[in-house]
Amino acid sequence: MRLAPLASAALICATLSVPAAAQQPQAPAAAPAAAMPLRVSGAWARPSVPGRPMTAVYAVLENPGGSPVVLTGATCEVAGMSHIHESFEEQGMMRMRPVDSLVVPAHGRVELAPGGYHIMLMMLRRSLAAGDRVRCELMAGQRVVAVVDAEVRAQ
Ligand SMILES: [Cu+2]
Repeated sequence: MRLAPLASAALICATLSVPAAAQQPQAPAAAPAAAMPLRVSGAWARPSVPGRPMTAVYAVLENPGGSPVVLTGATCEVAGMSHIHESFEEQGMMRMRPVDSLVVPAHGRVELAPGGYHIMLMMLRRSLAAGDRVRCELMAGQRVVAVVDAEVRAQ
């Protein structure tokens, strides 16, 4: 399954309607990563494309605990709005949509990867180039359950 160029994916994203209630609250104070229920590895983000203030963040999330963790959203300092998205193929085109929740099973893992789940960052406050870093917090309701520190790179 090939991912369409980000520009066309971004077009689809831009057409999603966003109710005011979906706006992100201010990011809560940072908690130490060691205290987080989820372990994060291999985090990276795509560079932004001029004129399209959005990007996607990918990572592997592992849950060493005995209870599932239900992700409901994300807050990212660099983005005015962030959602958990999934990509899907429809009539040969890659499209994407927000998901209300994403379960990381007990003693299991979930991969955020091109063509699948990702953190969608919209309303970027600055452009992102290779070598930059992006920090997001993954939320389970009002609780921060993982800190994603992603490196911006082309692939
Ligand atoms: Cu997306």
